[in-house]
Amino acid sequence: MIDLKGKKVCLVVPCFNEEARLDLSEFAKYAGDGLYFLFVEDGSTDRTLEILEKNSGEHFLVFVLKSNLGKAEAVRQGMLHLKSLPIFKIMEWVGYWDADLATPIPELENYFKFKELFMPDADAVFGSRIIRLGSRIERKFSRHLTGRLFAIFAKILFELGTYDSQCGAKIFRKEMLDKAFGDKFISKWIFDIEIILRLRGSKIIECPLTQWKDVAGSKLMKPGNIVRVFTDLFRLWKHYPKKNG
Ligand SMILES: Nc1nc2c(ncn2[C@@H]2O[C@H](COP(=O)(O)OP(=O)(O)OP(=O)(O)O)[C@@H](O)[C@H]2O)c(=O)[nH]1
Ligand SMILES: [Mg+2]
Repeated sequence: MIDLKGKKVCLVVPCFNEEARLDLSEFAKYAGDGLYFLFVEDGSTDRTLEILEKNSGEHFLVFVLKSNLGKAEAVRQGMLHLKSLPIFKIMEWVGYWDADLATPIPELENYFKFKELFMPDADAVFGSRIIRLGSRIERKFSRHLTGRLFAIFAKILFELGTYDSQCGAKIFRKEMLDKAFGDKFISKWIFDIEIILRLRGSKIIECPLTQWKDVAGSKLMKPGNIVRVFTDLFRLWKHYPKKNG
């Protein structure tokens, strides 16, 4: 169990062909006591749906999309679906969390501790994979390097204050839901950046993770996607207002 200090949180977990990686027993350790999961099954062709449906329950909700829409749209649809659920009334925070648990669930407790200490009125808390003494961020050097190059490039292009825009473990006050997820994303590949651009003017704090690990079986970061990522960066740059513009 983790101590969320009485807060009610629902995490959307996008799932696409996660049969081999999805460790539901790990999710189950923390579900309950104010923590809910909404698994979004996104047209998987393996047994993901069957596994999710077999385990669904009060704190383990399942939302099924008819066809594969990709992570960005699955997260968005999941977030919007939350609004129609009875538990939404009692919810204070919503978020999304990668199914591979690269960010372990107990980090969520740290998000709230960190926020209370440094920015109690934050509207959103993002995990940040900062390699430092006292943390265990296990990332392949090549991934770390490409990740840092991307982060620095995006930071300069959009004048962002973030260190790590791409960590797949982010939470938001529920009042932020429409602002962050109301409109369809322009970008399929770097929707995290798009969320940050949408939340300009809101208060976001990055929480340095104490643990993060690269989980094998990544479906997003394939070499062919690099071009798509840079095309999306350009599209976002054209679409969203510049910081001082
Ligand atoms: N809904 C949906 N989710 C997807 C899709 N592709 C990947 N995901 C989910 O996105 C999350 C992250 O996917 P990964 O394959 O771990 O991506 P990654 O390349 O490791 O990304 P990082 O962990 O951020 O470095 C997981 O929850 C996946 O199930 C997709 O097509 N649709
Ligand atoms: Mg991953």
